[in-house]
Amino acid sequence: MRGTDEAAPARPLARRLDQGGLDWPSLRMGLRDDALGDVVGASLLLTGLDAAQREAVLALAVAGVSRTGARDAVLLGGSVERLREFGAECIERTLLVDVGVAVGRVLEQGAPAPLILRGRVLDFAERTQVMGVLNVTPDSFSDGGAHATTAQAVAHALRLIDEGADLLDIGGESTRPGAAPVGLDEELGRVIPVIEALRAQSAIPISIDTTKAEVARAALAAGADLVNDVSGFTFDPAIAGVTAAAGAAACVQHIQGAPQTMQADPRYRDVVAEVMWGLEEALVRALAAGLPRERVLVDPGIGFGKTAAHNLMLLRRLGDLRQLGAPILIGTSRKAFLGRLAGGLAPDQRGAPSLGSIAAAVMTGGVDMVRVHDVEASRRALAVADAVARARGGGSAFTPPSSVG
Ligand code: PMM
Repeated sequence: MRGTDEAAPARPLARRLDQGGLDWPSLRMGLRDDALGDVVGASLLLTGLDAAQREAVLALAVAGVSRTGARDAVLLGGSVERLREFGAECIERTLLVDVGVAVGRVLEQGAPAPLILRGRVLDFAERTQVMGVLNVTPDSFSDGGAHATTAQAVAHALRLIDEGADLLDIGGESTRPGAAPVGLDEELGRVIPVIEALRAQSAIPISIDTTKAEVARAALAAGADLVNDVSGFTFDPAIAGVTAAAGAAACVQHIQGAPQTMQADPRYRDVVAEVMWGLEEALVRALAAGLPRERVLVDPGIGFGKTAAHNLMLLRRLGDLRQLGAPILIGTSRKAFLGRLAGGLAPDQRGAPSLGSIAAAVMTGGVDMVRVHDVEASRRALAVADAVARARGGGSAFTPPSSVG
């Protein structure tokens, strides 16, 4: 069973939602492969409980749910159905309301509701969706300058569509560490002609990768469907309202600091809890601006104010982000830490490590969409990773073959 050994190390308490808010327990869900047969079972690790909450959780007996306490954590085990009952029981108790809400959110999140963009259904239950990257920049770290003219960019976009991209992410400002900011006119001049030309030739959903409300506004008018803001609606507060008013979808990403300085010395007490908290705050901003939760994706922001160790821990524990109740996007493609892990590879050699990263991420059960440069190879890798992650049955009706010879 997954999770038992991970109950031991105590993690710091999650931060408070606001001055009067409740501590938000961190939950962890893993599919069990033990004697439950075809019934989907789960282990939930609750951490960050205070002593009273911990005692109350341990005292709450619901048939079919096991409870094991270790320091500030409690490990729950059982079928999804029984754990759902456990969550409902928690909600009945004042002390455990937030625990119950979080349990419910995690359990409902086998896969988030499909996202419908431009008539296309991005069905996360079926398979991991693929966002193809199209950087119209002279200086992005892996493909900067490769698609600098509108014609080159559109040709590349059509290639990514042929390879099986579910949507395309078009960006005109590099966010690589240390990148210089780009002025509004320059950014508009890079992306808008590409969106217009592509929209004239294809119905593929288009995402605009920007932190500026004015770029988002123009891109949505030119035919974009989703705003991908690596600052999680913090650099330009008007961008959430612009996105909501257009009826578009959004991806809010976590970042610590700003691209110019974010890799100088990133620090966290608990990277997963803090990123999760930042994303919850971004969701609150999105909801306040009028975006429905099911139209907002969250992204932990791999490499955005994070060391390699931070990136790896976030990838390993992507399943924790399920409790946010939003589809989860990750962007690991060709990033520096993958090149270092694989022995010091340049960006154009990081294809295989990138595939390794998305396959590993899929196995955490906490990813719905990947942002990648290499669409065809990623689709092929995901065909296998998705099949393994979604495998069901075959575990309860084994009959040993009759003895041979
Ligand atoms: N990474 C980059 C740019 N935009 N957007 C999201 N949502 N997530 C990411 O991880 C992300 C992003 C930087 O990579 P690039 O320079 O190859 O585009």
